[in-house]
Amino acid sequence: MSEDDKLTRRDFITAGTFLSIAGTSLAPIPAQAVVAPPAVSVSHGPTDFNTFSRYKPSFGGPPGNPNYLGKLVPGLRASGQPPVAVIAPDTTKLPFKMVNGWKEFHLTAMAVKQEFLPGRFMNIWGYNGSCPGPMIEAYQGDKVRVVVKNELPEPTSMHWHGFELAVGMDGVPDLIQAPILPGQSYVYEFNLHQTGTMFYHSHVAMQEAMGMCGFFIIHPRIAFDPPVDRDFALCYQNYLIPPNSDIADSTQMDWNWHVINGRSGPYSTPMVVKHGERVRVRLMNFSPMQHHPIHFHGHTFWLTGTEAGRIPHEAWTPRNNTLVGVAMAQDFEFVANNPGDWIFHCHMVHHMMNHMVRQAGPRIRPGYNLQEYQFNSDIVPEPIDALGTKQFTTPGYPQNMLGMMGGADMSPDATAKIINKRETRGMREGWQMGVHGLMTVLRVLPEPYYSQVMHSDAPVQPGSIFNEICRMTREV
Ligand SMILES: [Cu+2]
Repeated sequence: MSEDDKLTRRDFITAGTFLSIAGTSLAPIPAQAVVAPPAVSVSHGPTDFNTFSRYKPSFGGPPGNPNYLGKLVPGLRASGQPPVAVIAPDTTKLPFKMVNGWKEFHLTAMAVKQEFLPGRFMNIWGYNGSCPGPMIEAYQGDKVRVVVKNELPEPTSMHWHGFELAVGMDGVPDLIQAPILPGQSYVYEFNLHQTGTMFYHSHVAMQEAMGMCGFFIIHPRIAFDPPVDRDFALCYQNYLIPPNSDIADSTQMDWNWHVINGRSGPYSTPMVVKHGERVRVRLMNFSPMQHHPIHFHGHTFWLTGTEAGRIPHEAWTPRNNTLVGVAMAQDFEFVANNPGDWIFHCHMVHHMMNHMVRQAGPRIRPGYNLQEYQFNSDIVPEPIDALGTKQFTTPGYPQNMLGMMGGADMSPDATAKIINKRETRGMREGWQMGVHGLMTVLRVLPEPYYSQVMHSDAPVQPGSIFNEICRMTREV
């Protein structure tokens, strides 16, 4: 890479001090205390990868060339090193202890309250207090022991999805083992000879519909070539939670709440990468019955793996949208050569929002609260002639497309919980109004912005980084 091809790095001008809690949560920014970021210039010089640049959208072709659309362009790390750790935003990792050569993990099946949106705690089922449960990360060749305890009110069992293991460890109740009764534990032991994006889940169907799953990543000892600099994991799930309820109903065949790693947009924490890095994203679909076409803007990615592991280079396919079916995983990789805040979303329109109660109740009966007349049959709100009002004379308008916030609480407190995260610093003001349901954001940040967002507590003016990236990438 030539020096011309890099962005000029300049120190950020900062003012005042700032509070940071565990690197993820920040206090609101007083407007008068912040300074706009300095202008950063970019020039696009020659590159080392045929016509592919890791710093701007580029071709690298023709098809068949290893650099075509960045296919085999390496990351910034050298080959021959162990892989980077996986980041599954908004989830935790399961710790282990070594016991006589075994990596021993502990999972407890239990009812959980998962905060889908700020203040919206939903009653679903999961492991160790969350759903999805904590991510297990292990390495090819490990001997793994997982002690599964059942704190549910009914029997359960644990399946290791995609693992080639001895049948007695496969976790199917009755067929191969006695169900784990409430209060009891069961020990699973197996060797890892595979690699890839695997997962664990209850093998009781209706418990699966209550969400019970988690990632089980098996790394190779040495990272696959070309090495990636970032490795993210996102788990997609749907639930049916009726209006005015916070309890998932697994008996229904409709699904109105949608979460990535247990949170709905815009509460899902953005993924932040440095401009020019090679990035892997692992998608896993653990929805009961719905598939997700996952679309990523501004880049072409290469499909490099499935729930069965790594795909050979020759069979990789370029995509910008990939359909992840139920209980499937798909890994893709790309070079983050296009700076900006890019939407990363399921393309099913009803998955891009949460439940649309506004269409049915309060929207056409202003002045009434849905809960009020659902629970008190004496209150019968007068229907209004909604179709007679002026805006409803436009065909299609009654659906009020911008109003499908899905019950998202956009009060100042809830909004603060969404926008005062480190990962959102410098995004366009009001960005959260455009990110719902199965939508999240992948930010590609040149220096000095990456460091300002991820490693500095200096204040950042809302919108300043986004605006500056727009300015420097404008093609005029
Ligand atoms: Cu979807």
